Amino acid sequence: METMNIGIIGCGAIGREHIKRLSGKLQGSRVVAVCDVFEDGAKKAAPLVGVDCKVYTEINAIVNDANVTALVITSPGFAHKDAVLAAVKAGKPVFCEKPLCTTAADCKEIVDAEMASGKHLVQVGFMRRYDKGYNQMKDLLDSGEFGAPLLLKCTHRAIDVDGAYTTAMAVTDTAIHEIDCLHWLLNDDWATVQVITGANTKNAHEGLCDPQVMIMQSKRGVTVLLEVYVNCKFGYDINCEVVCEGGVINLPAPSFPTVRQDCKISTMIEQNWINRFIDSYDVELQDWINNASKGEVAGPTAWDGYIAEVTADALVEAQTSGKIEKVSFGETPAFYAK
Ligand code: NAI
Ligand code: ISE
Repeated sequence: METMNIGIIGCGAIGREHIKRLSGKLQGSRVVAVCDVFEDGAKKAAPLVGVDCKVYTEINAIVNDANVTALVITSPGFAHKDAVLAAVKAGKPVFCEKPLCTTAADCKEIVDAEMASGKHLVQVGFMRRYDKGYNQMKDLLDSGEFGAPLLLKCTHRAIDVDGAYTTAMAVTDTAIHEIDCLHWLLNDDWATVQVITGANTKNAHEGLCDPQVMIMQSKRGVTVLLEVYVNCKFGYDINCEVVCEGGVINLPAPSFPTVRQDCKISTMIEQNWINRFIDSYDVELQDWINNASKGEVAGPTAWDGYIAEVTADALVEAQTSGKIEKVSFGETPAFYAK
């Protein structure tokens, strides 16, 4: 397999994590260029590569660098559209962190551009589809041994968020993982969504609704109750329980020792997404490298990014309307049929 020469766009938290795994840990890739609108951010990230690495501040310059054969986009969601469209225009494979874009209309532009190019170029960073625990749950559900799934009870909790995090981002930045992963887990599409807010934590900054309960119902009538609580203070706590006709399946928790001390028995909770999903990011990006180098996309596609964002738009609408909102999108185009 020819080594993929990767250009990274966005050198913040996850950009730096992906640079490290793409320039040492994984097979078949090396990072040859980095780009950030803040030159200092890019300059600080370049040494992580360990060899000569070009530094850019302009998206088109890195995308059109002849030595860059594929792009990884780790800028904030609002900046994804221009970068993905530039990569598609250049005919280069592109891995874009979630969300694909922050509105369904922008995602649709990417879907249309990719279909027009005739090449499978775009993968979206919904890494939970690569998580061992979610895959174990999916195997059990698909085995049929537990009967039909009826109800899911999930939590997406984080220690805290910064002041720029908005009520809508609880959907577009956070719940977007469950929107994608749970419909994949169930082999079902979302039909309706609703959001319930109530008592707010005193730890939320001014204007932020936290926690929120998101209710999603699938076309087959499976109901998801999702708690998004991003200032919970006690840890990064991802849970998923599927209640089926013939039993209950729970997402395995990360394994930590149970310790006894001071008349207490305790165990750890992860602190953040970096460690909680560290293996999933590795498996995800290795799969992307293996397939992109053959001109294929085996993971979440631009269409998956689009339908996730249609659902997110409905949830954001539901946050203000207080009503049950419908989720509707057309049939999966033949281009994306698996
Ligand atoms: P961050 O704020 O730490 O870093 C973003 C970087 O992009 C900053 O260095 C910023 O200067 C740069 N940037 C801003 N606009 C840009 C533009 N137009 N072109 C190039 N660079 C630009 O953000 P973070 O946490 O690293 O998130 C980045 C993306 O990754 C987001 O879409 C986020 O949702 C996603 N993410 C995904 C995770 C996952 O679990 N899959 C975990 C964390 C983030
Ligand atoms: C962050 O951007 C991520 O994608 C994490 O996986 C998620 O848990 C967190 O809520 C987001 O802010």
